[in-house]
Amino acid sequence: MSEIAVYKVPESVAANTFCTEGQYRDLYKQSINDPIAFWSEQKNCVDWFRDPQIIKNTSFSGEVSIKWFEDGELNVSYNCIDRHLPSRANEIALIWEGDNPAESAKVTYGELAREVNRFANVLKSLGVKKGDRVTMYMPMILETTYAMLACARIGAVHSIVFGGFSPDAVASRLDDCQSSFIITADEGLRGGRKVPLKANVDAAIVELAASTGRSVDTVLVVRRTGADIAMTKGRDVWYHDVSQDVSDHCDPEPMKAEDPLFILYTSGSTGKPKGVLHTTGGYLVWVTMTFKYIFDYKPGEVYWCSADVGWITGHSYIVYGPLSNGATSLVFEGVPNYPDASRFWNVIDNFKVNIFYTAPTAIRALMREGEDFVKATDRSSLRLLGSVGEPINPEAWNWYYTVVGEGRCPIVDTWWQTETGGVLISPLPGATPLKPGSATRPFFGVKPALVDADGNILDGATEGNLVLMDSWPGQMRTVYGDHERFIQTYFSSYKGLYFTGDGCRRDEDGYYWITGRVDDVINVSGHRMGTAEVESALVAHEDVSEAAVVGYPHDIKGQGIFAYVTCKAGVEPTDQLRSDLVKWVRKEIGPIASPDVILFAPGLPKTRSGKIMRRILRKIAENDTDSLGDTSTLADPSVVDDLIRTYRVAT
Ligand code: 6R9
Repeated sequence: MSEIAVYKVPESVAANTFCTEGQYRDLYKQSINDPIAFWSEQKNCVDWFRDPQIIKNTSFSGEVSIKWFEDGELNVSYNCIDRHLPSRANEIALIWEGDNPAESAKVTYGELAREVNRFANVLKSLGVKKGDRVTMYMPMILETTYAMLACARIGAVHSIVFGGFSPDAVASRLDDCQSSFIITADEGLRGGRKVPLKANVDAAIVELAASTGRSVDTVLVVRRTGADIAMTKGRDVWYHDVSQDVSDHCDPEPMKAEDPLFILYTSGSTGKPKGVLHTTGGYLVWVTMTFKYIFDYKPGEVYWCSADVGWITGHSYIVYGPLSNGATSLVFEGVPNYPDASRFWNVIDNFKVNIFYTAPTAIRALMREGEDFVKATDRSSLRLLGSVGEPINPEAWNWYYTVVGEGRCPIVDTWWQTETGGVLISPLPGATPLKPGSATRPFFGVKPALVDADGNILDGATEGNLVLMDSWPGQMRTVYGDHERFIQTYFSSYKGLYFTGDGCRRDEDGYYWITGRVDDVINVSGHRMGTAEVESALVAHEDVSEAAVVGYPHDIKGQGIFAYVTCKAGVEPTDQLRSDLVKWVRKEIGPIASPDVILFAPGLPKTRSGKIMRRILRKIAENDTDSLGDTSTLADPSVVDDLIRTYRVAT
């Protein structure tokens, strides 16, 4: 094996950090040996209306119950806004960069306070109450952040649906959390193209009525593009109309630490997406603290996370983590390659961005465009880079480090999940020597372990399935409305341990190297997709009798979607059908679920008990048919030869 480069902490970084290597070791040790003492102190990174005395009350066994700071009271929007006002009212909270490079805006903490209070009063005036679920289907505009914080202010629970999802996906999420209030915009704008958000909401409401008989009471519409859209009387209202007369003041609702803050749907290996529930106190402590330490954020710096707010990364590290710290957070409406591949770097220059956090898929896509787009820009404001969403291959890491960061900026490769609320494994810039491709070491209070298939905990340098041995404050509390599914999904594989679904290697220095999902979840451009979801969309098509979906290595996306489809008897597998099926999946789930390859298969390899052997399908999709392994347990081994033949003809 080639020698792995290790990048020491630069002295200039170590000299100006919240946490040096020695401090990391001491604090980490305390956080594991005496979590109560550790969190009794660290909880003070947020302001409590009522200071909690009960710090940790968690169990990974039996019924699984996770409570942190349970007798405390606080409000998230108070922490993200009000507490900064005495000192920072005139400092910038949000910078907005539109899809069109000519459009941008800056919002001070004082202005943010006014906008959020007004939005909260609008929600109240439309009947939204504490505990109500508010579905949001929004573009990356400032009002999206206002709406999130407004929900938090009055104790409503937001459920954001990524703007790239289809009406069907909106409908099923509306139904799952029994939400009857939607916030959307007339249209979104991405890469110069319009996204018909309001029209999609209308279609979702029709779909919801058809499939469940349920209706939606209110659709609150923010004007973005000014498109001429249909408004249903008695149900749809324009934000600019209803906000005209509301007051600038709305008291923050005191919330119990374990009151829900938001639901966010994410894909798993089975069934439809799960409503991941995060609560108020532990989540806020976690994102506040991780943001401060991992980005080593200093007052006055400009921070930019290029994620969409429809994903957990946007929730935790565009909105809640940065604003709770009083940071300046940049909200970007556009895409990395519009108008051209210099966009990211131009935005960094225009706003003197100091900390930039993006995904490997974006880095790989820009890397392919060549260095000139980077070199045409200055980037001297940058001092720290971050990566999230999937393993970053060393080639992309090196390009990010040397070309984008000019060898000056440490990279924090942050491993975490929707379920974990915030980062669990990551370097700290002033404390951790870097190895390209490794998420390095656990954050405070995080106790990772590697287990074998039987759940035995493995010691030393080894490889296994990544589990967490104890709770951390940012952990999800349940699957909304289905606690049994929560237990089944995360705590039934290995008794008493939280199973992440990821495989992982630990090296001789105790560094963690995430190797990717070991379950039936695929990671396409950093977006999680359950193979079961794509399969069920495919079999819902009238010409399809059976489908099996696997991931395969893809240069830009990390993983691509490979679908094996068996047609119903009498259906001709044509190119037309293939493109119809791609369109169909886009409609059912959304563009991010479009299969990259559809292979028509006369039969799928199954065990005698009828289980599809995905291991074999993965190998064929990877074009690695020399090591198919044991096929003798198949009901009909000849199916495999047929598949390989079909694959060769097709490619
Ligand atoms: C934050 C987020 C979670 C899955 C996770 C893992 C993969 C995320 C990673 C990473 C290697 C990293 N993942 N960050 N793998 N290195 N730095 O992405 O949440 O959308 O729920 O995805 O993403 O496989 O299990 P989510």
